[in-house]
Amino acid sequence: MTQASIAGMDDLRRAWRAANLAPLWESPTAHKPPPRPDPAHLWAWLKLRPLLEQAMAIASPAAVERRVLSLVGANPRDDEDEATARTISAAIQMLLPGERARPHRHTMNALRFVLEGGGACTTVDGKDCPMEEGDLILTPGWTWHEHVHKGERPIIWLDALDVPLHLWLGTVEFQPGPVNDAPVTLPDAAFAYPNLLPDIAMVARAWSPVFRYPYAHAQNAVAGAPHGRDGARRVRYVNPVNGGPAMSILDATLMQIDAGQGTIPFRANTNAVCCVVEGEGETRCGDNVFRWAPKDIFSLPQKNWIAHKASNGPARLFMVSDRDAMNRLGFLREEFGAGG
Ligand code: GTQ
Ligand code: FE2
Repeated sequence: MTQASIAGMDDLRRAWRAANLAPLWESPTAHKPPPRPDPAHLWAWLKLRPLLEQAMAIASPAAVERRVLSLVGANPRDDEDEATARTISAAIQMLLPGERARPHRHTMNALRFVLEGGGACTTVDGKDCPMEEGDLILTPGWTWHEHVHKGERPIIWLDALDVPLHLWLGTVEFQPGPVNDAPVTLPDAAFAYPNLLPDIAMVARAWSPVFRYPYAHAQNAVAGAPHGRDGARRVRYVNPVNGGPAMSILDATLMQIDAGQGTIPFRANTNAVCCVVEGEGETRCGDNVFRWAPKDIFSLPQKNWIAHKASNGPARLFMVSDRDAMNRLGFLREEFGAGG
């Protein structure tokens, strides 16, 4: 090109930009996938626990609403990216005996998985959900929720929310309490017997009418669950009304790897956050290999080859993922094989 035509191109680019136009063939992102999957990260409970202690000392829910430390992923996209694994934000929340976190609601779906302690209660749309170790509590989008701790020692749980998707979609809404219009709910006890549901017309919702999944139930169910394609036993926390995911975006499962066994390597375009409930073992995710023990938390970012191994005894892992959302969008891709 001549000097004159190069200068002409600059003028042309300026004219396009001034007219809100951009040449796709010069776009750095067009049709180019990111070169490498995000790296996984493991938050080891032994390292985490003393740092939580300090949060309990300096922050109170009375002052900051929620005493929460976010688990920020290893490869943030920008200064505001606090996601744990692209579509999922996970965090640790703590309450001391006698403390409460005031009611509010937001469009973001959230789930809580209890790591340490008990004797707390999350009230969801007026329903009391006791919180004990290993229990899963749902606070689906736009349900009122507050946490009250009546136990004797601190309670610590894992929060997982679909915040990153809401930020992207522009659907973040928030409303502080007081609760003046809690909807009518059925007690969880109405769904407590296998294969029997209340025979009434239920409003079709994107979330389960059951908000609490006690660990004893999940533990017994997974111990008797069949081996899946990757070789692990797995149960899913479902909406009993339609058998679908417990909440629209956050799909939760409990996985059991039998003593001394490993899973077949697996790769998908889904993102997950995993929390060790019982047992010890090892996970390979892309180039990372993590040894883990109870209450360790790790991210499993999309497109990495993933394989888990249990050491001596069986291991049980709680997992929250965007798999069902990906599937409903028609985007789900997953493969099982030798890997990496
Ligand atoms: O417990 O209500 O980790 O609203 C982030 C936002 C927890 C909660 C989080 C929240 C909550
Ligand atoms: Fe909340």
